[in-house]
Amino acid sequence: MGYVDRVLTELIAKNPAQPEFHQAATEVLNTIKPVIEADSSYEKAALLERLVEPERQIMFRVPWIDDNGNVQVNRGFRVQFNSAIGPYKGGLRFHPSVNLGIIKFLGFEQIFKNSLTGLPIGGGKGGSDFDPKGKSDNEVMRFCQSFMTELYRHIGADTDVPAGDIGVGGREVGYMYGQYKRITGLYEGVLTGKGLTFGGSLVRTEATGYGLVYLVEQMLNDKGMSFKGKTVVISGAGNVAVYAAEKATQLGAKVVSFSDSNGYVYDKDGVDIEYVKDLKFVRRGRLAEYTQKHSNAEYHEGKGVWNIKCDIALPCATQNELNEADAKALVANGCIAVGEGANMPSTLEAIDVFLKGGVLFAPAKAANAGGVATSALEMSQNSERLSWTFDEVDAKLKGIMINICKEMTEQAALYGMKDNFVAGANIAGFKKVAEAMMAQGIV
Ligand code: NDP
Ligand code: 2IT
Repeated sequence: MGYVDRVLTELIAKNPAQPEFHQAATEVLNTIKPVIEADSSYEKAALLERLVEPERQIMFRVPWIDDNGNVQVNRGFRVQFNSAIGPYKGGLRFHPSVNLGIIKFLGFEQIFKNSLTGLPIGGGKGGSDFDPKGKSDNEVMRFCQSFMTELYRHIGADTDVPAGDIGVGGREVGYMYGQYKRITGLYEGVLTGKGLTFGGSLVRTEATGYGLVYLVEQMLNDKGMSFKGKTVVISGAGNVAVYAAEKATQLGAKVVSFSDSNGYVYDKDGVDIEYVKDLKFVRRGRLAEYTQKHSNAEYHEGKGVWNIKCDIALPCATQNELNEADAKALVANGCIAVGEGANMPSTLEAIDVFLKGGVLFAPAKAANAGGVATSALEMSQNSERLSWTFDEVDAKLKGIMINICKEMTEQAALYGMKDNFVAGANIAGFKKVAEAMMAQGIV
């Protein structure tokens, strides 16, 4: 058995109940094989064994009291995966499905994504099985305060800088920042995605969705195409989905769908983005309400968003939301490009269908790196105690996404896998981390 296969076999045996982590590691390790096999010093230094083992995994109790006076207990996580190229950086996810395997898959992906941004940030991820849905503001605040009362001792502006992810946005980051400051007395950039009045960066809110569209636009431009005049299907109706829809629309595309965990909206005239912003971010309502105001649109319970005919698909909800059958439906309907806004939204089988079907496929690590890249720009602004203008940050974000597109394209071609951007992105992200780890000795 070769080195890569041996490490993967051991990883699966050692971490039996973590299918998402197996999936993420399998994808990365299989695609970087040509780099690993070309240099035996990696195996000698047990580089892969170290890469797949988090530097530190923290699990903790999060007790809080709900509005009825009942004591609730959730589980908190922070996985500090790799600090070879910078302080741990990555979001916090609050969703009932969160467990150690989910956080490890996300933390593992984050290592390579953060490397691709070209900025000095290592990989980490955290969160809780807390479900913010249906909770009052006060309940969310008490939960966030309790969560930070343990997390604060493990993080810091130069050690580990969390941010948002599913279920964690400006409101939650604000409550957590307040509690961190209260406990430590430090006014420092320990979290990103903060409010604009206390160290947040302009464009961070829009960054993941905008960055996704900047990267896909570049990928299309390289083939003589663009978003202009294209029909776009988007899943999700959260931070990433909404701002991806906004930027795609600005570039002349027509976005015809959004979805949430209950169902999806199909609006053939183009979705009403401002309505959905208010619905999801202000009223915290469900997408099912959309047709109350938009009688020409359709709302469908359950899955099915990938059966809508489109030119470009942008999965922006969650992991494994797009399977082999969905990929086949997209290809059969003439889809030319897919950009992953969510983390690992396509199954390994779905990716295979896209690559074999000649679909331009921008993998998550490259395509959604704009969020964390702008987080790193927020860290820079906090360090120099300055705030840059919207246009300044937006231009930097765009430059970073165009550069990532260039890197994934070049690395794929270099290893004889032209247009396989999954391999290209993984190799580009891996090389920088591997070089840093080799230089830093056995740590
Ligand atoms: P939000 O919480 O803002 O929105 C998540 C959206 O996805 C909601 O519409 C939600 O629906 C839907 N969703 C979540 N879980 C499921 C599920 N199990 N099945 C179906 N739909 C689901 O999160 P974000 O927009 O921030 O994150 C979306 C994706 O993008 C995630 O994969 C995240 O890891 C990734 N990402 C986020 C970044 C960021 O900066 N925020 C950066 C890079 C990647 P419902 O309300 O019904 O739960
Ligand atoms: O998956 C991701 O890259 C994020 N949720 C954003 C992380 C960050 O630190 O901004």
